[in-house]
Amino acid sequence: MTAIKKFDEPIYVTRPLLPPLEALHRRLAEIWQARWLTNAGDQHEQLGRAVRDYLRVPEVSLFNNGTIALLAAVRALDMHGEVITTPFTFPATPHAISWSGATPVFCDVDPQTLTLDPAKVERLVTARTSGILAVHVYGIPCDVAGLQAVADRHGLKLVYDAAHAFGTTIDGAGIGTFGDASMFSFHATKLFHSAEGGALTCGRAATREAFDHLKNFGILNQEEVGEVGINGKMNELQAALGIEVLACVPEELRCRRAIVARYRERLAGIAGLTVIAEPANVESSCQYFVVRIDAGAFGCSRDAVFEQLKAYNVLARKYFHPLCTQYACYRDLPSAAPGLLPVATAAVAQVLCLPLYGTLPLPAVDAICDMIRHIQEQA
Ligand code: T4K
Repeated sequence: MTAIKKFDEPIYVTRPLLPPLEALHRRLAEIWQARWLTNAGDQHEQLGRAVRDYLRVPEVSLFNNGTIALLAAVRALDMHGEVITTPFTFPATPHAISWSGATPVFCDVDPQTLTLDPAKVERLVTARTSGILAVHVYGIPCDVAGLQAVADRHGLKLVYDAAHAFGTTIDGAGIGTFGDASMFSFHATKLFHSAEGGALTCGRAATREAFDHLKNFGILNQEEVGEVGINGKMNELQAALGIEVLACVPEELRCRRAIVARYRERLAGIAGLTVIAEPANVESSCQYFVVRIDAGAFGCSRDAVFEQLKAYNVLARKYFHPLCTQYACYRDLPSAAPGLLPVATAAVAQVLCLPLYGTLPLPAVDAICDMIRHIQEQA
């Protein structure tokens, strides 16, 4: 074993993809020329078409961020009363339900995919349930057929939080084609981003029009406001950045795939460490590289690995620890009791997202893997 040397600079869990500055300058010049800064300008329309094609979805509505997009989906699809969701996610998911006046009902996840378990979802359906808000966590697809069957049997709306799943396909079908709608986040930390931004995708033009109205205050025309909307519009600067970032995504993906392959090769055979991966029929978004550390078999806990990597200047993240059910605002809900969520509770103590972004050099990946082996040896 070679001596372990700490990185001189922090290695973050991710870094944003930055397009060539000159390309962005050219787009900014177009915006200056048009003097059109927001409200469905030309850059916005171009990005909308490009995202629709990339995601292989029929309809796209762009938003100023993913959280507002999710709120708009919950509102437009009239999800009220109780909405069944996962505790193994970012706070934005249950918050979108709560902000709409509905109650999140937390459901346990599948031990392999860490996404909602359809059989457990079905057991939580009551007369008050109006929908399911499922998350393709880390870009790993939910059991879309199983969830759709539950939704159909009980007449529920089905919305996906696909914040991590930009470009993911299942048997070639865009992940945004499932359910009634899907939300994508274009935050700076995502594979594809517009600094802040997001989108809703859906199959029906009428649903997309409902999203478009809601994100523009509910305005129908200069004389009429049809409903209580919000300002969820993506502006021209965000859209211009997004267009140039999207052009760089194929190369970013190529680099990320090489990094993922290297991690897999170098971490293979470590007792107590498993890599979370998509099934063979799924094209990955390469959003996160996630390992699970079984403390007993590995020799020390995930938290110990996290702390020791931090001492080496590797800033891995424990996404999504703690579970949303452990937040002060949700922990008193009946569905938040840890005893009802054994799979999620066990998994959240094991997961660790290692650095993954296109400009991460392969020798740095090797060094991180050496660190993990060293941590185990010292344990
Ligand atoms: N649903 C799910 C399942 C989500 O994961 C998210 C967002 C949403 C909904 C909501 O979508 P948005 O409304 O955000 O569009 C980050 C992101 O802020 C958040 O968008 C994302 N999920 C979440 C998983 O990650 P933090 O609090 O971990 O971000 P932060 O600031 O600690 O950044 C992480 C690392 O990224 C930093 O250590 C360094 C690097 N970084 C970050 C930024 C912002 C950079 O290198 N440059 C940057 O500009 O939440």
